[in-house]
Amino acid sequence: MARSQACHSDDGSDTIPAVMTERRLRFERKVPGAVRTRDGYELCWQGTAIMGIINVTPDSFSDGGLYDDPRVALHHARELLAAGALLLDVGGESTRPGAAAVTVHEELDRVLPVIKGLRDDTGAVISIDTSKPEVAERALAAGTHLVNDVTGLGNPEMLTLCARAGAPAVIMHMQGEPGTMQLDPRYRDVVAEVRSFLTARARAALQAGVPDVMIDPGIGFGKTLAHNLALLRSLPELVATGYPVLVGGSRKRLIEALAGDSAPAERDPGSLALHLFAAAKGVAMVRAHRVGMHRQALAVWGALHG
Ligand code: HH2
Repeated sequence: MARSQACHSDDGSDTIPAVMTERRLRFERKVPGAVRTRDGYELCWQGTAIMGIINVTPDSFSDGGLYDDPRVALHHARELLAAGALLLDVGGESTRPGAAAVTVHEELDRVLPVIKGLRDDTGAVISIDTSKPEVAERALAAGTHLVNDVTGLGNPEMLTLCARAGAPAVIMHMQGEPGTMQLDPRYRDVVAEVRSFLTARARAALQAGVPDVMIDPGIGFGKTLAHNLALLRSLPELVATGYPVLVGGSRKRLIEALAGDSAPAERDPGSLALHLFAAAKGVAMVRAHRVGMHRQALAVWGALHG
């Protein structure tokens, strides 16, 4: 199972099982748990790590209103860290289909107290889940280490500021925008289109000086059930690009579509099944609401495969 650990040298083998694969994410500034290298810091883990979700929002699709008080969000964050999250993804704007946009000011009011609290008393690796450059910039200045952008760094300012801050980015694919993305998503070849979008954006980010990237097919973001399934089944094609892959299937609507009626908070067994499937395909990280449950399942699954 994934834990931050000292980086080992790569032995060049391409036959290592997914659970044993060494992962590294490069930062240009100091990050809790990262090791110093010649030109920065590397956060290292083995297999599939867990990004814990902290939604400081009143309207997130599965836990809106539960953690919109910063003190409650911080308490929840500590629990996720103790449960085994490698990093915490703090978001102040819901991206669920049809979600209302929030202003920069509102988003900052939500996320900054949580980021500052995490920075001051937990030593967590912190990710900001935003597509607004103004929010990313202030979050980075307040101690965030990584930017998770569901628009795949669509705004060029995001590139510049990640590069300037020496912070890696998660580049996610979304067709359309949250307000309308689920109305009629269409692709000629969803797997090829998502892969070429992600690799082009990843290359552009690295060329612009962003120290490292992870790529994410964006489950549920402008995709039908058939699109989501095609992307999940072809995860090895994304893994083969060489960029670390992140998958976020936690509590998403495809679980209801596959397994029957369920409120989002009742979809954790389906989330776990989806994420174990993704781990077996070689993804480096899963984004999850229930971290302890994922840590336990990945540890048992990893031991059986290792
Ligand atoms: N999914 C959500 C938000 N951010 N980021 C990445 N990289 N990948 C994802 O799949 C992803 C994401 C949506 O989930 P959640 O944060 O729980 O809900 P909401 O957007 O309603 O706050």
